[in-house]
Amino acid sequence: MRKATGNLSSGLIIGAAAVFVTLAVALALSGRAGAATTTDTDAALQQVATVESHDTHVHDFSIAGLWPERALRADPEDQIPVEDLPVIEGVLGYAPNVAPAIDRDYRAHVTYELETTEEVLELADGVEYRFWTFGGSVPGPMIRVREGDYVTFTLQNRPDSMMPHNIDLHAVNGQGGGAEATLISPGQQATFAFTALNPGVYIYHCATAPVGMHIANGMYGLIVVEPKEGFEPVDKEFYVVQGDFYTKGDFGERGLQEFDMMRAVDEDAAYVVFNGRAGSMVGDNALNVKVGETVRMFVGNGGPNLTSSFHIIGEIFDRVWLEGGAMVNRDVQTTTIPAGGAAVVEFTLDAPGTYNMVDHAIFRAFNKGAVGQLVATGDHDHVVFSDRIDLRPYNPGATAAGE
Ligand SMILES: [Cu+2]
Repeated sequence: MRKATGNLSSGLIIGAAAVFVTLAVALALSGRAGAATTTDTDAALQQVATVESHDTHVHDFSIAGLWPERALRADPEDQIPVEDLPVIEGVLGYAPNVAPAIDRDYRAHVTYELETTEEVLELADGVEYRFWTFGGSVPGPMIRVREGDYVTFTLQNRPDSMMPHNIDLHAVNGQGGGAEATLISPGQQATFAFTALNPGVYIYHCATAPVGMHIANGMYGLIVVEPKEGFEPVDKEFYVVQGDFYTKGDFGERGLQEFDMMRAVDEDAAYVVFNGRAGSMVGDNALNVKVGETVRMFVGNGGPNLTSSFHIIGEIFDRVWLEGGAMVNRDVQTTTIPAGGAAVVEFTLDAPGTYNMVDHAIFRAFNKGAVGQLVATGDHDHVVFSDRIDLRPYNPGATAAGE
């Protein structure tokens, strides 16, 4: 069985150490002492920073102290043998649709099958590209499990494929994230299993050499590991993954475009797109919401090269789950999503209109395809946003001459 603290990654330990040092410095500077006792993570951190001197408890800067609600996999349900778990067939979600939210409060043995394909699809209007895919789509379909689930994963490589493929799921604690276990030639399938130890939102991708080429051809998607307590319900959820593409022809050059390895090495993307295609969520394909609805967007970045400056023009993210992890930021304009990373953004559109979501490295949006649209319908609150109130000529030179 897993030990209470046996599965902490070095990154988490380093992160905890950084938090410890930061808090220790803050407390030393303020000359105060106290303890965070709240059960809310954000509140705990804020309380430590502004702690009152009347509390004389010793600080608990351990992981359990900072994340007191996390049982660190010592829950009774985590001790149930795998053979006694109910077996559930996993459901996939094809972008921009999510896989269905987890509606159970118990651990399960979830099975997933995913097929790799190589097929010509549209990269932009009139532009075709031979994509390599998971599940016949770019991004690959969303996988969704619950923290603690035992997942049996089968990867299938179509017999008509030319290339071997595999999968590295960033949600996996184990060598290669499953890459070695799932490496398969055309006409083979391979199965491995893992326990979803860490809740969060994770990229998965093909990790077959040359890895960059497999990713650049579209082999990535998201696996969501919902925390045991689940996500708060929202009105709408969407699934968006950014990726950069490297074609011999420049942006918009029509016809079947070939992959350009040197361009990829130089990180000179011809296309930067959401959900595998310029215009995948524009016009008739825009995402539709109502004013006032709560929206959660799982946003990944397959890369292979470029970091996303993810932004919705005219909207502020109420909450961002930084890097798809446990830390929540609030009131965010633009969030960084690294290649091979993800974030969860939550927001409510407060005024009707068409909102462009972009990579705010803005030439990518206007010249390389990194733009999608949300259309919000509903009532205007003119105090929140007035629209144009006045328009008239402005000519300061004429005014000065007339005086
Ligand atoms: Cu591959």
